[in-house]
This record gives sequence, C-alpha cells and structure tokens, in this order.
Amino acid sequence: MSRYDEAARAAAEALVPTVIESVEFRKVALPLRSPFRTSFGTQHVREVLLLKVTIPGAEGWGEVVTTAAPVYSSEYTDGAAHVLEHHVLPRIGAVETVTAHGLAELLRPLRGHRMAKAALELALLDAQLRVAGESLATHLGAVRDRVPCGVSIGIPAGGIPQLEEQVRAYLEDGYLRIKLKIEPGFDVAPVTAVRETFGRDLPLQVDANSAYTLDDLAVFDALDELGLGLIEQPFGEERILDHARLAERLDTPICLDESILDAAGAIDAIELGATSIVNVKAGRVGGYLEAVRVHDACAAHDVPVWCGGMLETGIGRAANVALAALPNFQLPGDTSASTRYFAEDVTEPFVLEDGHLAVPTGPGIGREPDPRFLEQITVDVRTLTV
Ligand code: NPG
Repeated sequence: MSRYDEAARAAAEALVPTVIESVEFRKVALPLRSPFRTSFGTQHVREVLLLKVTIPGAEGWGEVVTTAAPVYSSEYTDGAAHVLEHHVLPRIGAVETVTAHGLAELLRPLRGHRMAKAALELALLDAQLRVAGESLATHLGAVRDRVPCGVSIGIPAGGIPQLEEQVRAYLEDGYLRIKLKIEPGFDVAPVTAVRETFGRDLPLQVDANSAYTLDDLAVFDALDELGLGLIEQPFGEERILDHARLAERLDTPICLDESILDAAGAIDAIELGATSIVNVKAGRVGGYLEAVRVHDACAAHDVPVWCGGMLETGIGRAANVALAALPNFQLPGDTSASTRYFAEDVTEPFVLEDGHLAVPTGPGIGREPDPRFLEQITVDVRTLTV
C-alpha cells in the first residue's frame, strides 16, 4: 500500500458514518463584476446551486460548479438538480448511514454527473468534518498555509487594449501569473501583444476551452514561440490522441482540463503523452476525494498539477484553496480573490495577500455563508428530506 493509500484510509476512518437528515437546494444568482467571456460563451451572472446537508450535530455546504447551459461540459445546473433529487438522494435514502468517503462508491451505478456528485460529497464532508473538528485542508493532506494565485482573464469586448489594461491591473493586485482565454480569431495577436508589452518574464499561459482542431496547427506553432508556461485544452474533451500529437510537435507543455475526468484517465493521458501538466477541478472529477487521487497519480508520474476554477463562490473557493495546499500543486491556481469576481461574496471574502490566499483553518471548509446575503440572492430554495 502506498503512503497515499495509507493516508487516505486513515482519513476515511476518522469520519463516523452518519444519516443525512435533509438536503437544501438553494439556487443563487451572484452578479459578476464584469462579464466573463470564454470560447464557449459569456457569463454576466454566476448562477449557482448550493447544497446544504444536515446531519445530526452539523450542517455542511457544497457548491455545484456547473454552468447554466451544458457549454463547458455536458453537465448543467438544472440537470444537476434533477439528477440529485431523482437519482442520487433516493440511493442515499436506501442505505442506513453514509460517509463522504463511501459516497462515490454508492453512486457508482449512476454514470457521469460528476459535478452534481462532487457538490453533495463536499457538503457531506464539510458536515462530517465539523462534527470531527477537523479542517478540510488537514483532511485532504495540505502541506501549506497559503497558496499562490493566478488569474484567468476572459476575452474582452474591448479587444487588445482592454486586455492589456486588465493584465496591468491584475499584476498591480499582485497575481503571480496570467491566464488568457483564447478562441479562433482571438489568439496569436493578443497573446503576442501581451508578451511584448509585459515582457518575457511574465508567467503567462493560455486556455482554449476545446475550441480548436488539428487543422489549426499554424496557430499553435505561432503560440509556441511566445514562451508560454502551458497551453490548456486546445482540442475537444475526447480528443486525447490529438493532444498527444500536438504535444509531440510543440515545446510548450500541453495541459488538459476538460479531458481529465478521474485519476485513471489522468494516468492514461499522461502515458499517452497528451498532457504533461494537469488542471485539477474537483467538480470535473467527481469530488475533492477523487481530486486528491488525481493529484497523487500525477505526483507518481512526476506531473505537476494546479487548481482550476469555475467562478466559485466562497464555499467552493474555500475547498479549492484547501485542495491547492497539497504538495504537488506546484503552479499558481485559478484561485483568485473574491473581489476578482463579485462585489460581495456569500462567505467572508478571500483576500489576496502578496499574491496568495490563506488556507482556511476552521473545521470543515472553514467558511460559512452569510444567511442574510444568501436570502437576498436566492432565486429558488427547497429542502428535501432523505
Ligand atoms: O477563476 O474561477 C476562475 C475562472 C477560471 O477560466 C476559468 N474557468 O474554463 O476553466 C475554465 C473557466 C470556467 C469558468 C469554466 C466557469 C466553466 C465555468
């Protein structure tokens, strides 16, 4: 048994199986401070489904990181609510007790829907850790008390001048690396401009969100000249070998995001030569516990990882920052401060200090939403008993 397996077993054994009394489904709409445009669309408001799990002795929170429409992946928010209500909760109701560490196995017969499952697992984990008096960071194996932060910049309506203004402002805020969203027609020119304006030393990477195909090699050959830290998810989620072909051709590392759905898939992609750096998002891989397994699998292959973001509220952000404190998170994440997204966050905000966010130390995720603010931004709320 590896060190990681032993640590995982010890962590799992620390939590006592519990009944789930109820799950609150709360859809909230948080206005974004500025629209966020990627190759798959523009978001003006972060509409997000929050889950509150009640167990004897505690409540816990989780965040469904889906988009409103199935444009990042096949999951979407109302679909996640449906699968949770009609398929996930009945399976939980059918067993006496559950523990966060057993949830993925219990739900294995339900294919996919990883973001929905991940949110429930997080809410249950948060509640169980509050009962146990342990922080999520400690539970997952964190080795740092603060994490270095990058920022992801959407495609600006105002073109290159506005992009450069945003890069300048984020660097002044202290962000340690810049990620630019690209799409066909907005790629080589803006990235070249940013490189020329801010110099070769600026830690810079790009994210295509699956928008290209192997017909676009000329774009990637040009990007390869720009000294980027990585190129993220150039091709479709299923196109693993295409990514391997591109990786073979370029000096710039290819980093997969959408394609990596679990630890076994991460190993496949690494061994096929399709990715040499991995973006870890807990929702995309079905939960924070599987995210740790992805982290461990990458570490075993000497592949560094970093923590992606899905415009999370303070709830998901708290958990992301805990995850990003694990040892193989070697690059700054998309774990930006609350003010990068929202005028007001649902929890105590995450504040950038010297380019870093502090890892929460309280029990569970270490943050609680403000009930009054939650009420103000709630679009829909209902409570289901299990
Ligand atoms: O800082 O949370 C953040 C955003 C980072 O670019 C980012 N997220 O494709 O990775 C992505 C993108 C995203 C955001 C995807 C929201 C889906 C929803």
